[in-house]
Amino acid sequence: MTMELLAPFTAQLDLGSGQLDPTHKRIERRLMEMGDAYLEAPDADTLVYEVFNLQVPETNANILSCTTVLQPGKVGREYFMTKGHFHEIRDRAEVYVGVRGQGAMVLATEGGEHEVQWMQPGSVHYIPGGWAHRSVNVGSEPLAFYAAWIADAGHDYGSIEQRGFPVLVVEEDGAPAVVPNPRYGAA
Ligand code: PAN
Ligand code: ZN
Repeated sequence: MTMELLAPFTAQLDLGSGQLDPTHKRIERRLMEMGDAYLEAPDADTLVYEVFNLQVPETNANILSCTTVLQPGKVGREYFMTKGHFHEIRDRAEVYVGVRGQGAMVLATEGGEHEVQWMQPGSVHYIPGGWAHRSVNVGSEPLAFYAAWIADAGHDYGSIEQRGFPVLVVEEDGAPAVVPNPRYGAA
């Protein structure tokens, strides 16, 4: 078997800002492009999160990784969150490591099983294949985490845009609460 020999590389993760240096590709998500993800319509085009990617060939022999920096904030009672996705190749797993701030990871299967796991600096999360995942910033400072996944996984955002997650993470009396999503499953 022949294999492509890549050059080893090192990047530096800034534990304060969550940024990776060097970053091969940076992605920015603003409220207006993910407005339908929230129950209430957002009224400003605020920056919600940035993703700092380390690129490698997208094959099942490689591991893609990035950091995500998710700003604090809310739309109505819902905390700022990522779009959330299944992996296009459903069985591809992923690992997250909390770097800064306080978060919730909402996970769901296509069958509607769901879980919420709490993220904090140093928390390590294993996301098995078949579980959609979304991160939510439940604190008052940026939430930063590092993620690494099998590089051919791909991202299926459409299923989440259509059905949503079974639960939402909202602020209730100043603290995060997990509540049923009244729109879950609606096409
Ligand atoms: C993460 C996410 C990242 C942004 O790297 O892609 O946190 O979230 P969305 O992709 O849902 O916008 C990951 O899970 N990669 O597979
Ligand atoms: Zn993922």
